[in-house]
Amino acid sequence: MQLNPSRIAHLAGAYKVLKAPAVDGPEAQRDPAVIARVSEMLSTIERGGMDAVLRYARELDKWDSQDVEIDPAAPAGDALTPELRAALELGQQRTAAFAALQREKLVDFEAELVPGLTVGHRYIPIARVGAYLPAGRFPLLASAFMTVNVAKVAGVPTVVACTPPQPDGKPNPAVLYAAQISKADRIFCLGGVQALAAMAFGLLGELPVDMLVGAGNAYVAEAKRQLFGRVAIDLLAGPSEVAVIADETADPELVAADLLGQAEHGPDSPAALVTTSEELAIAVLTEVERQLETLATNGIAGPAWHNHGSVVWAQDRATAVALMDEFAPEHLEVQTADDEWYWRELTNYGSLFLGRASTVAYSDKGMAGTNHVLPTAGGARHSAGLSVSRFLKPLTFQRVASAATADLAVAVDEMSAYEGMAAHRATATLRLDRWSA
Ligand code: HSO
Ligand code: ZN
Repeated sequence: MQLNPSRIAHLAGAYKVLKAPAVDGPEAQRDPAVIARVSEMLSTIERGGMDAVLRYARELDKWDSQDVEIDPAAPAGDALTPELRAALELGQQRTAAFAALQREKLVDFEAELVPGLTVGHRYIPIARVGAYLPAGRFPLLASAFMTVNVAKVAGVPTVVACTPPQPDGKPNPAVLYAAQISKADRIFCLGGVQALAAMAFGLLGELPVDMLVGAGNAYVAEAKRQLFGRVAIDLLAGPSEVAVIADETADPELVAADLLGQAEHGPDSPAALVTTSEELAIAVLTEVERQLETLATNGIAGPAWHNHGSVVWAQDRATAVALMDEFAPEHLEVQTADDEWYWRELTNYGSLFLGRASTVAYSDKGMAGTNHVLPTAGGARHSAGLSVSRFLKPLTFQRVASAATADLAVAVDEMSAYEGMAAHRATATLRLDRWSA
């Protein structure tokens, strides 16, 4: 998430970079060693099947049992406090409710395009989805809400979920509970590349999945990239990002907290502030340093902010919008005197958070209902995040009455003749013979 000077040359003089990232973004870096290792693992598993999967699970995750499936009746919630269970249940309900509202807006239709020709589309869910639920540095408990849960709301008949064993050899109980209440059909304790391969190659007692979703480390992302085509994927998420547009009315303490809120994800997580107030910029820069002093995760958020943080002053709100659309951040907060104006003007973001009472973590944990699987590294210029629509295929159909033959076939005859496609032409001319007398 960096500004490319050549792409914003037209804004020269209208903005000033007050803090630039010290290090180039991780966007372009794909480690050749990771690519090679993942490719080798995928082909070993494709040849060796479940034996190879278990070999990797033992070698990489210290897995020591034959069976990777988790008993669906296992009461994972018992290990959790009632308060955490309640929070998870709320997140599941909110994300399901929002996905259900979005589903309602996806309507099947059919219409008569010309007399005798009826066309339309029907939304059909993907048959089988595999969700990866990471449990690395932070076990992101809401992952299952965003993937498993939303797929089930879309009507996907089979959703399998994989989550890696922790150092104690067991799955994280809260991740497991989140998967259970998200109504995963089957849950496996399996991590990394071997989990994705097992789902994609159909090694878990299910047919191969048609789509893989969910975030993970660099190996998981690379495995999804290499399996793409064979299966659909949600997106290839890079380090989590946050950006804030703020004016002189914003509260520097809240802005600073929200920048650090996502910088905590990893030392390469970018965060950016675009502001029309130089005074606010200075206040936020000071406030970030103050908050870092006592932040328990300052070992991550500090380097993230210092190496990948940006602060840019814009001369007016139109410039702020142009700069932000160029950043195209994963998460974008707006804290200004007229947030609605920004809502109308902004076009590139994964998810938008309007008003100072709003913050990214509300969505991250599922409470806002919106999905947290969002495009990073500028992907918001061309793509939206995961949502119920991604699990549904708008499949088109056409119904033709013989009376519409002349309308359709004459032009097809003409075009096919020009193209030299004799067999295509015959499909039209045969019908002309039959029905256009
Ligand atoms: N910000 C991450 C999701 C997350 N963060 C969950 C914390 N918990 C990607 O949008
Ligand atoms: Zn987050």
